[in-house]
Amino acid sequence: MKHTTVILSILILITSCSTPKKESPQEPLKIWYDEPALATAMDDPNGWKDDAEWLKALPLGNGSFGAMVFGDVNLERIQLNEESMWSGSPDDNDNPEAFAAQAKIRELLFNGNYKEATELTNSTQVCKGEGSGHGNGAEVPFGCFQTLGDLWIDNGQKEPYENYHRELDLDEAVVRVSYTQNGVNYKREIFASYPDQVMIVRFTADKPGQISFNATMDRPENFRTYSEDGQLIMLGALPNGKGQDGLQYMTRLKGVNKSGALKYIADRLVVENADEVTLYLSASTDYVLDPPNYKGRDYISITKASLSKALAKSFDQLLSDHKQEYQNYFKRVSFDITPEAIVPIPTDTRLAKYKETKNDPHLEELMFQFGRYLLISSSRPGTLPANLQGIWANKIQTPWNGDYHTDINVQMNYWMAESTNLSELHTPLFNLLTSLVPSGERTAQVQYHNKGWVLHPITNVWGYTSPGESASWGMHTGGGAWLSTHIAEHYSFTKDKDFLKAMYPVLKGSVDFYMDWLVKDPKTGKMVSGPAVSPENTFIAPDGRRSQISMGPAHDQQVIWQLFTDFIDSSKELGISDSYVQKVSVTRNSLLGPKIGSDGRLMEWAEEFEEVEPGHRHISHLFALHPGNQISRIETPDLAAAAGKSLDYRIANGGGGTGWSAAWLINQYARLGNGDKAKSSLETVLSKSTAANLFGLHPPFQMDANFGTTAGVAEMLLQSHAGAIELLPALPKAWPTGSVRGLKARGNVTIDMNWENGTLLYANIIAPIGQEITVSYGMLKKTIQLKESETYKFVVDSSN
Ligand code: FUC
Repeated sequence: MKHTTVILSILILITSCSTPKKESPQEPLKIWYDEPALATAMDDPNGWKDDAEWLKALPLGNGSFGAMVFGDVNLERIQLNEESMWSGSPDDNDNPEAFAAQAKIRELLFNGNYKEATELTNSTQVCKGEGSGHGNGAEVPFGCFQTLGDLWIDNGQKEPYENYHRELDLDEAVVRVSYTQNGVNYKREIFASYPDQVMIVRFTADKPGQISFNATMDRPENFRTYSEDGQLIMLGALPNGKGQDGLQYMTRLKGVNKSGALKYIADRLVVENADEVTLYLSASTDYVLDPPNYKGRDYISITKASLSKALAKSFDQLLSDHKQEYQNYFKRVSFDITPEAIVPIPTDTRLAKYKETKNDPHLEELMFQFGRYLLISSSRPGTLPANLQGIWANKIQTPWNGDYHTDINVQMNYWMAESTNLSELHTPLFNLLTSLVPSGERTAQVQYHNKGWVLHPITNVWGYTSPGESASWGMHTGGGAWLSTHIAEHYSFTKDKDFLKAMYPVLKGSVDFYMDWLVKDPKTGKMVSGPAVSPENTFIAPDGRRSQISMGPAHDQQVIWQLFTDFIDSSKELGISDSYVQKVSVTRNSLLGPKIGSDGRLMEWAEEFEEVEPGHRHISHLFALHPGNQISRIETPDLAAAAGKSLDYRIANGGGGTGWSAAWLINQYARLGNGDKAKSSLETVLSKSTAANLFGLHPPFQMDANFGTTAGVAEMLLQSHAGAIELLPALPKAWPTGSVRGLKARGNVTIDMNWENGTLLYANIIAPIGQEITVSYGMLKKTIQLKESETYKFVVDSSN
């Protein structure tokens, strides 16, 4: 924002109302098409190949159950997911040989002998066993997140149809399909209910007796479908990677008809000449996020009970309970950046046009809200966190096992949780983190003889914390620190002290590890991490060889700085001021800090190495700018400027090429206060890395781009990481007029804003806790005493 030349005066008014006025979004938030996704197209069995038709299907989810609705007319395909459908099993991949070589590797690195150090790291520090199976772990103990299978509904018709429409209504989390065939108007409504733990599919027609179909369920392997007690059941077991059965699962389907006939014949549900049919589907597995066995859920009774409970309710009741629960999350935020009425064109056409024009504010609004929809649909209190594909995967071998990558990806999934007012949905990440502590402690012990817990760049639902199978990417010990920073982030947004108290041991356990891990650089006396990688990037060592391993890469230094700072601040919040906290503080102050290179860029490694790929997708050395707060344009302007140069350089060299990378750039540029560059990275996401159904693409499909984009847009509109609450810190010229309701700032502060001609008109600010806050807009800064649950109106009056 360029407000420096305008002299503005601020009026702070205290209004009498106790809650901010919420306006509903002006336009219906719908992703819609005038063609079905083709259910007859076969999925490519190669997991790394995207399936074009699947990427046209529409996602539904209730946090643990997911579905992709194709909406095909004669053969409906609803591809099913359940969050814990993981092959594999708990496995110890820690390498007891690692510790003995560490001192030698460090010595070699400090002496500049990168070749030998890299070889020794590769031969001694990687996991034992098969690790992730090089991202193809479906048959090894690491396992893979897989499809639950498919529900097929075949109406046996071949006649032409017209008036076709299918939509995902983001306001209601309902997919609707409608068309006319043989003079009959047909409708389908589908939703995945959290309160009732079932998926509902209702078929209606405007003439009696017109609904006939065969419904079946299958999956590419390991399934049996049969009918029993008036239900269709699909069940099976996934391989545990050790030659035995692992996870057990079950899906139940029941149909209820109005007139006509409905029967179960072997592995089919058959409907004949009904007026209306409703299908109820429940699914579960025997998985429990509880180490070391991760087993014990009574999935058979659970699926049975969910069905009978749902069957006792009317369709209208099920739908209204679903809507109410979903909207409690979704409706908290509205976002509007154009006064223009929406032109009714299908979303795929709209996206194709955007690729040329880079101009469609409605599509940008939709993409922002879609990220919120996807998090609500794939992450609810008590579920597993959203994985690399959220909760949606259509094959047996999902790319990178659909796991939790901890060197950017799973963290990116949750950046938006706090800022876009979905704080409760962050909690699955903390449950996963807590569950990883026992195996992380074992890894810290076995690999490094250290206290505390550690994890490396990948984890799964079976407690995997060992390094990866190749040091070039797998020797990343910073994942634990990075994930642990989410604890303080959640606390600073919610001010929930009980949460902080409960998570403090996890935070401290991570600190314990790095306190043992850091070593003194003999040349500089600074504390450094290593042997370490800068996530997945490669440099050219002084001897001209390529290497990834060094001491004190900026990323590790920054995440450890952030972790220690969070620990010191959290201890203070909890009234803990013992000698250990002092010790951590001393160590933090002796960490090697961010350095600016001779070309003005922020250095990625402790020495000024040339990078092999200057446009590399990871920008891990800018962690301190975002999501961290060690660097900010207010507190450390020189470092912020250097970070800006690094970003520009990455982009000039082809950076931001994958979806998540471009999404991260939105956030980074927003932190630099550069709205136009942030917007340009948003354009990159939408025009290069977005599928027809608005799923993010690496490629292949990867959902972090969706979540990261939503976080980035929020970051453009509101920031609060550097003390003050900054209003419209990175508003692009392309969004001169707009409003946003319900964004969150740290301190549990909720903010609504309206702006016009690129200038803030007013902000309504409210918090459930009375507190002193500093609000800034451009060059203006004002300290405000917020009273408990009372709205403050912050008005910018530019008339004088
Ligand atoms: C990280 C990235 C890759 C990919 C993978 C799932 O390793 O470097 O690009 O996103 O995660």
